[in-house]
Order: sequence, then C-alpha cells, then structure tokens
Amino acid sequence: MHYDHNPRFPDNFLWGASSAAWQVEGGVLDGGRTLSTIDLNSRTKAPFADNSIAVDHYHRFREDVRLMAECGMKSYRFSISWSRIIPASDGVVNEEGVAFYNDLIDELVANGITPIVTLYHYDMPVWVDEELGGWRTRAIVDKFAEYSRVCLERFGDRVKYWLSINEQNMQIVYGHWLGTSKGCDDWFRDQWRINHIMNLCHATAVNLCHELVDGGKIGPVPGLVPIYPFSSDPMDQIAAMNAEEFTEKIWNDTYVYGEYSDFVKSYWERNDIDPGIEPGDEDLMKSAKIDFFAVNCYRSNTAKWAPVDATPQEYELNSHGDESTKLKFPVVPGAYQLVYNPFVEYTAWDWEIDPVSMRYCLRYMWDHYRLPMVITENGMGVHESLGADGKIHDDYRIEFLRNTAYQIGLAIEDGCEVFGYNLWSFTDFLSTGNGIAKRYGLVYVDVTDEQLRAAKDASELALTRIPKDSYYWYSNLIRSKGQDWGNDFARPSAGELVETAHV
Ligand code: BGP
Repeated sequence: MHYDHNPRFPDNFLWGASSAAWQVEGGVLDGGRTLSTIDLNSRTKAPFADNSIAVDHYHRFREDVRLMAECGMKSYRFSISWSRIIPASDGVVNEEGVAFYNDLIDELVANGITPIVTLYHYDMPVWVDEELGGWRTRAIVDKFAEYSRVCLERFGDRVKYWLSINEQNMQIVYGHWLGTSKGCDDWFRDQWRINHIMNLCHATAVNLCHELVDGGKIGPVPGLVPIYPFSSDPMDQIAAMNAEEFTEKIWNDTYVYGEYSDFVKSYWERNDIDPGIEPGDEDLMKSAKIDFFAVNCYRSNTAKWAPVDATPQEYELNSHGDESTKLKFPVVPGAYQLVYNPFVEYTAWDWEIDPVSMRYCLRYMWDHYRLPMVITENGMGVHESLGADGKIHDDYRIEFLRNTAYQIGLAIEDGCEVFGYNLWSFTDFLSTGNGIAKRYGLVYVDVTDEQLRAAKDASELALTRIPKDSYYWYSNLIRSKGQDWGNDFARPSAGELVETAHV
C-alpha cells in the first residue's frame, strides 16, 4: 500500500524504551537480592563485563527516570528480578526488593510514564534452579505463581500492563546460549518438556493477572524475526514456513489457542518426543486468554531449502561484533537453512539492518491473531565511544530507529492495532552476551567492560549518563506525536515517503 500522507499514530501511543533487570540494575547482592543463574552465566562471558554492577540503575534509577521524563517518554518497559522479591526457597518476601520496585514505579508514575512490567526476563533465581530443578520440573509452576502473585498484588494498583515471560521461543531455540539447557542431557527432546512447563507458568500468570489486577492486561513477549524465502523456488517458501514454525509460530499459536498445533504434534510423533503434557494442562492453557502481544523485533532472517543430506549446523552467533567470531547460520536438513540476505546490510554482529521487517512482523501477527500489539524491543547494537567533543553522534541509530518507527506507522495505516513503541534501550547497559561492548542506548553510559570488571563496586565508577544525538531526535519525534522525523529524513527502504515527511 502507498499512502499519500505521513503515518498517523494514536494520541495515547506509548513512546518509550525498554530494559531487563539483570542487564541494567547491577547491585546483584544489594538490598537482600540473591543471585540468578544468568548472573552466573554472565560471569563466563569474558572479555565482557559480568552484570554485578551493570549501569547501576538500582542506585541511579531516579536520575534515569528524570532523563526519560525530559525526553518526553510515555512508557518504560522493565523487568522485575525474581530473586530480589523472593531471595530464597523459604518463600519469604524481601520487603527491600519490593520497596525498590515501588520507588521505581512511583517515580515513573509521578513523571507521567506508564510502567510496562515483565515478570520473567531470563533471570531464574539460583535457588529455583538448584533446589527445584529450574524449568526442568513442574515444581516451578507453583513457585512462579507465588512470585507472580506478589508482583501483581504489590504493584498492580499502578501497573496495568504486564508481560509474562520474555522470549520463551528464544530461550528454547538458543537454549545453550541463554542457559536454558543447563542440566539437560538430551536437549533435542528435553527442550519440549521445558517449553511445556514454561507454557504452564505463562498461563498461570495470565490468569492471576486477570484475577488480581483491576483493569490489568497481560501478554507474552515472543522474540520475532520475520523469515523471508530466499527465492521464488517453491521449496524456499516451504523452508521459510518451516523456519517460522520452529523459531516462533509454534509459540504464538499456543499462546493464542491454548493448545499445540498439528504441525508440532506431528513433529513430536515422528521424533519420539514426549513433551510431558498431563491431564488438565491444556484446560489451563486454554483458560489463559492473552490481551495483547508484546513484540520484540530487531531484524529479519532469510531461509532456503536444505536437502535431507545437507550437513547439519547449529546457529553460532557472532558474539564479538568483529571478524573473530563470524556467525554461522543454522542448517536443519530436510527443513531449512538460514542464509545472508543480499538486499539488506548487516551490523558488526551480523544482524540484518531491516526496518521493513517491523512492518512485515506487525502485519503478520495482526493477520494471524487479531490481537493488539505493543513493541517492547527494537534497536541497533554497535561499538561506540565518546568523540573528541565528548559526545556520541549516532546518525546510524537515528536512521535505523526512524525508519523503523516510520514502518510501525505504516503498519498502523495498514490496519494493525499497535499501542506503543518501546525501543531497546534507554541508557546503554549490558547486552545479553557482550557486556557493554554492544551498545543500544539513547543515552551513553561512560564506562567500558574493562572498567566494570576492575571495579569492586559501583561507587568506584562515575557511570556518567550522556544523551546521544538519538536521544534528542527521539524526544522531538515523541513531542510531535510521531510527525517530526528530522530535517534530514531519508527515504525509508519501503519507498513510501511522501512530501509531507519533512516537518
Ligand atoms: C533480546 C533480549 C534482550 C536483549 C536484546 C538484544 O532478545 O530480550 O535481553 O539483550 O535481545 O540482544 P543482545 O543484547 O544480544 O544484542
């Protein structure tokens, strides 16, 4: 579709930014918190810093919220650290942890910023893993319910948008990278049991939210990477559909329909996989009606047919953002292989720079599920350091974000219901695997992985916040309600810019 006007965003559109507790907070043992498995995982990622200090949002959240308010932000999506709320298996609620999130939420609300809260963003308490077996046993379902209940009861008077589990699909697809496969000896089969237990936790949280939070709405947060077929060869189309099923559609279908699709059931049968479904499970899953989808979408993938006799290859991420760790695309014989897309450019981490994928993703999700959507992650991770003038002139990020925001606007014009854009991220903080070397922020945090590793605690570091050019650009876009795209706005890749784009 071509439109002869700039896209229009709803008046109450939630322009914001996003984070996760374990990546931004630091203070991993402060205020009664105990360690989570991802804290331990992050300690194995040298030369990158672990998350002990992160960017010290735990102590500096008031400064961060002030900067958000000055930017004009309308929402902030963050996660709660389970081990800050319930630090041990005795189940006793840590009032200091509750107080921290109460203060953060109050500060946001006082500044007119809507909180959007994730219950689980990769940070499993060590006690849940060691004493209960983590996601590996059904014992976690009750514990997750107890934890969710505390969050919903204590914060639900002010928090109306809740997110259950961040990127459940990615936690299964990248089980080794994200640590979900810990303790499993047959990941090929075990992943489906773990996934089922996650579905039960998700469903329980959905029902609890509806029961406990007056006006509360809740949704899952799939990590979506739209899949394009490499060519018009019919087998490339089937390969794209296969890749889509195995990386995201299986999860989205289950959230919406509360039952597993025929596609995945047939796959389990052929591969002798028992996902551990017990009587009553599908009733629980069916009863949990989600209100919206939270969408994490950064990029696209391209799929090609992989013959049955192709050599299998596991996904290997480019984890350093340089030539030393070139990415290896997965090859799944008889299903699909992912390949480079000649039509898009790539970041130093080999992520596709493809703003149009956001419009595709929103259209796809709307056509399949007809549920409102809020974007909870999207952004560009790059190596950055302060210039001679002490600033960051990140025109590359501005170009990426505005082309993406424009595509969101086009998707809204196309008829999709989208109520917010929470980009990743507000300040720089630790990337999932790359410390602070991979920066996404609108606000630079003046620290390196080396300094973070050398410091004993946050008080030794200045961790100065310096707004980048993208911060001011975003502020203008928000204040103009999505009309001021900047004077040097270039034609977006979908080619649908019209004269009035220059405000
Ligand atoms: C998403 C995760 C985030 C975040 C982001 C960027 O999948 O939900 O936690 O890390 O990806 O990824 P990375 O930090 O690896 O660049």
